[in-house]
Amino acid sequence: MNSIIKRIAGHFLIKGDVVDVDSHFNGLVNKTFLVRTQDANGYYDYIIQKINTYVFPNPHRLMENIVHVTRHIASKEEHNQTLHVIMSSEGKTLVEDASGCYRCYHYLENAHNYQQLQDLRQFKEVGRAIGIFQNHLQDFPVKLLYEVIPDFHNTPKRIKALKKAAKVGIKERIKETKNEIQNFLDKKSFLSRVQTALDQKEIPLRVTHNDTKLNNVMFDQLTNRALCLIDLDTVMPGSVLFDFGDALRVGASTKPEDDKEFKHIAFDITRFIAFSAGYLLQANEWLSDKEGDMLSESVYIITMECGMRFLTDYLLGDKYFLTRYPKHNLVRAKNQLSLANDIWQKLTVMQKIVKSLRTRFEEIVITKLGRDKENCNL
Ligand code: GN1
Ligand code: MG
Repeated sequence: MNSIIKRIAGHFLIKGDVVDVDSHFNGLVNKTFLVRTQDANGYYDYIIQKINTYVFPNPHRLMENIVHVTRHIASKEEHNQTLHVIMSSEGKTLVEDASGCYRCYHYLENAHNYQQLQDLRQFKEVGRAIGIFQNHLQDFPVKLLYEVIPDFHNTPKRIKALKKAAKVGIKERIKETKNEIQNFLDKKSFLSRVQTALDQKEIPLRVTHNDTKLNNVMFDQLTNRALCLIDLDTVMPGSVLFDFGDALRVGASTKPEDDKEFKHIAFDITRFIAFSAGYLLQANEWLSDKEGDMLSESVYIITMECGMRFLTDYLLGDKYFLTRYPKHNLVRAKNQLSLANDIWQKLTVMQKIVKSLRTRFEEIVITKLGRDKENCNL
């Protein structure tokens, strides 16, 4: 593989000659390589990725999205950090041959990402990074973006897909999950609220990232401040509510999304405060009143949506999500249901927090965060 990458690297407009290829990265979708080159002036690092064209059947349109968005962000501030796409010597964003389809990025110097949340300050930084990303793209013409995965967060369509899977799926699995299926469907009308608000133009279509997990935020190695978001493959038009909600679904749960101790899964309100404070410091200014009002419920909706996706996949025979054992998707679905139930109980508190952060956020961030940071063991 390394000799292939060496050859592919030669087609991109990079400095020097390849001296090393490191392939020890653990992404589940694309394959990532760190390529080091050298010329008379020194060493240079680049990232080359082989795009998974099964998941992303139109890599050219996907790359157009990424080029649009990264150029727009880079134009915003002199010291702005973002991924930079490196073109091929033929002026293209991709190099293709019989072995696959490749893209190349500058390596982000002195930056790293985390798999596990370290502390509250870090989660506040995640909120800040998502807010900044959305900030920079406020004036980007969202209609220019290609819908990489159509209806990705169209919750009513996800409900329909679950209903269908509950008819045509694997018989024993349908029987086994009767209660879970019903628990999701019982909340049908509440779960449709974001999509309905989008359809009725009560909230705007904006540029969204769609994978706002902790490990997609790059941090400065020295200061530990967030630098930028990576993994831009699913940047699409959508509602910013889902980027807010999805980051919290993962980051504020007390257990990983496939943990089996369902009774111990809880939504950590302290983390919710930290994240919301970081996010709202950036986004408060341009978020509409309606979006602000819906922030908390979006955490519940995206958690239920994700649970429905896991359950649908379970009923249909685990075709979409990678599973490590036969009931993996069912465990994930039950886990998300438990988390969603806890979020549901805390919704009124969350709404109050958002409201007070929105009106007096600067003052609250300083006092509340300082106090909670000391009390919280992450
Ligand atoms: C998938 O592969 P990963 O972890 O980046 C999925 C997300 C889900 C997530 C749940 C393109 O993301 O929507 O929230 O699994 N991405 C896609 O773990 O479907
Ligand atoms: Mg991803």
